[in-house]
Amino acid sequence: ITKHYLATLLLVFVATNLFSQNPIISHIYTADPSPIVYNNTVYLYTGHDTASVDDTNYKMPDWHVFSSKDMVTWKDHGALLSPKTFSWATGDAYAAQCIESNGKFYWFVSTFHKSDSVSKGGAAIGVAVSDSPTGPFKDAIGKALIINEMTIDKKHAWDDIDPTVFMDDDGTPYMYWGNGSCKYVKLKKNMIETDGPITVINPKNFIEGPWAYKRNGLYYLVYASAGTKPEMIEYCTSTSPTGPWNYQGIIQENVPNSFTTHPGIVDFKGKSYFFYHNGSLPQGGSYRRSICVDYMYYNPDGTIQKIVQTTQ
Ligand code: FUB
Repeated sequence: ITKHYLATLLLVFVATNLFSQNPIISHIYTADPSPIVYNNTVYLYTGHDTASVDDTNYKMPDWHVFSSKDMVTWKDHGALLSPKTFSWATGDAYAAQCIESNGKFYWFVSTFHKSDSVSKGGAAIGVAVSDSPTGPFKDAIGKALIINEMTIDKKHAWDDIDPTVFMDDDGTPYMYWGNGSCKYVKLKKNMIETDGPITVINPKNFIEGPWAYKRNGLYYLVYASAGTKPEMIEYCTSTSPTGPWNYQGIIQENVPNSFTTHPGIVDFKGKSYFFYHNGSLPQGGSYRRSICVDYMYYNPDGTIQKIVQTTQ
């Protein structure tokens, strides 16, 4: 009886500690979380850090998909997309976001363009499509959706990273992205073409990693800030998807052991969740990051309370 009791205790301990603590993914290093809710399930799209402990840059070969029905146990569906899927792309799999539209799943990714007759290289945004949240995904347009303006203004080769897309109530999709400055463009309802000009906006302290969404009639632009020192998460709100954006403050301070952090926000079964990454796994760091999740809370006026980072 004692043996059985101890074995049960051990099982409960292992289950609790394997599945219910931050980081929520611990068998590989993951970054740049992008959650959606579909069919009572949270699907989590992530980057994948494979740099060695001594590396001083990213090594991000592919994007993974995870799912959970209870926010406690997470199933790894594997590396379902990589820059190799895009014939025009080369290099790392930077931040991405997948959203559903009319029963199809559009995975907007930031990666890098080959130097060819179309582009001189630099960051670029592509879009993959699938009939299922877990693939198979293929290049939706056979070319980049956004090509780096380095070809035009010879500036910043990697400012076109980190796409976030949200669908307004009238079915119009908007995409925001950027590093250094934030840009947005309206997309056509087919999700794979831009509709009108690209506009540059400057939310206070914006660096990268925007996450755009609408809640109770208010538009939110949440993003990584700072840049010359470890990133924090700050945000603006607006009554329109095109701004003006009113700065609301910091919602997440620095994270342990990682220069970057990256927001991903979702409501599921009546609770709001804030996904981010840090470097807290053993041998983790800025290029070996891990995705975490904590509750987030709104005030009655729609402002967001500071995120309390937990290890639970
Ligand atoms: O993961 C690579 C880059 O680091 C992302 O694109 C940024 O948002 C930052 O997290």
